[in-house]
Amino acid sequence: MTVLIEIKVPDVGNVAEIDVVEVLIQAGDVVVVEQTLATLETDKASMDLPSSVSGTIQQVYIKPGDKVSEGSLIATVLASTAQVLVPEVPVAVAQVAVPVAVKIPEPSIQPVKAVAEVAVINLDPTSRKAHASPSVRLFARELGVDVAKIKTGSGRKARILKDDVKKFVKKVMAEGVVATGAGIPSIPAVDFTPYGETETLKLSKIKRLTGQNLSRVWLNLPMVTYHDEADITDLEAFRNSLNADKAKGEVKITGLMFIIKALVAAMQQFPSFNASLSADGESLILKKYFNIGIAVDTPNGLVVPVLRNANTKSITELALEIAEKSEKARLGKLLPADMQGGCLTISSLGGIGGMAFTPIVNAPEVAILGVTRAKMQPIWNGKEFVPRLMLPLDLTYDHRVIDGAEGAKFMALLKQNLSDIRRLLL
Ligand code: CAO
Repeated sequence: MTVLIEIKVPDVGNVAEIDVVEVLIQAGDVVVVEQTLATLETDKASMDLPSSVSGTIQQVYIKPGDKVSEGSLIATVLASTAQVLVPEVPVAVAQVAVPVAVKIPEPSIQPVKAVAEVAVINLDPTSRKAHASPSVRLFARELGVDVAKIKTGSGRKARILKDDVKKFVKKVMAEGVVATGAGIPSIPAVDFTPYGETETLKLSKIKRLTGQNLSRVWLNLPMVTYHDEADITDLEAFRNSLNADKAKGEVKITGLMFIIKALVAAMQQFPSFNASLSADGESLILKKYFNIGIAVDTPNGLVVPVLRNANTKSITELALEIAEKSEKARLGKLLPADMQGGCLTISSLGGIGGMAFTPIVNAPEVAILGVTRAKMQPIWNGKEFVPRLMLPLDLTYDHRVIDGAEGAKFMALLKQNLSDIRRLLL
């Protein structure tokens, strides 16, 4: 047998006008005991109105913006008599299809104290200032959303409603951003107009995707960058002699091709540099191929084409491939396959300048080699200072996979390989 139960505004302590802020039910909804039906607000407190029965909402009598007072009808709930757990309530006895109205004790409501309880759990103190009811805060918390991150709500006086929380989640999912990662407070929005004229430019898709990936890596990998210099005086002389033999229009050999060769030779000696951590972080996946990614600067942002099987290619073949792939990159013609399967990346700023920088690992790779501009320097050879061309190298590695000593040994070998490229024949 079913009964129709009226749910009314209980005594909230002599308050004449209570605002209906949010209504969370509509006719036909199935509700359970303690489920929030609506959020009410007086000028002192915000409170959730829970259902005292389980059943199906038959009619809702309030809407956001209404003013109610003690005894105002909120909704009627069609419940089975078995679900009305209040013995003193007179329950209709007739076998009726048409429900019978039954009076039951009014539900108790939790005053604003609940807001404080929510705030205590939240790590971000700014969330205490968010204008949202306890039920919305609870809903947000269940979804892992910090309500403080929702700038304004669509409710009255910019109150944050359930729909605003849902929209926020959708936005974050669509962007794939690590926006609330690790409970890190976000950088507050700033209005720059008081300081001068501004112009807003939309970021390119490459920039947005790169930004997301870099943020993800930055948050997930404990990275160390190790700096050193390689003496490339002899290498440079050899490179110049190679280029001098080239006909006009032929692709020039830069130091980068030798760096690739020297790097691959070092990776062959140190397999942990040619590896990735398994997704569960329990094992190391060692790669038996040597694909090197090259960071290329393009008008739309940074892209990383991959030179496959670099260990099998000659300096000239690498020069041709880099020329072709960097040209494709700058024209935006690289295919996804051109940028996949890398083992270790080189980011060379040598053509531009610099003394050192700290490149970010292109995960799931475990290391990246940064290169800046070679410079003639006076180097002490034990007897005298001699002019040597020194190439700055910056090796960033994932410290979960590579420890400091291994990183330093890898760099030492890389330097040797570059200083005396005959070693690459061994
Ligand atoms: N020291 C001194 N000179 C260097 C040098 C170095 N480390 N590296 C390059 N050069 C010289 C080259 O020899 C060349 O000189 P010439 O014009 O006299 O021949 C000139 O600088 C330009 O070189 P390049 O940059 O065109 O060629 P490359 O093979 O060194 O690099 C590429 C190719 C595609 C990596 C580069 O063009 C590029 O895009 N670099 C930017 C990468 C980037 O943005 N990294 C940052 C990523 S953020 O982590």
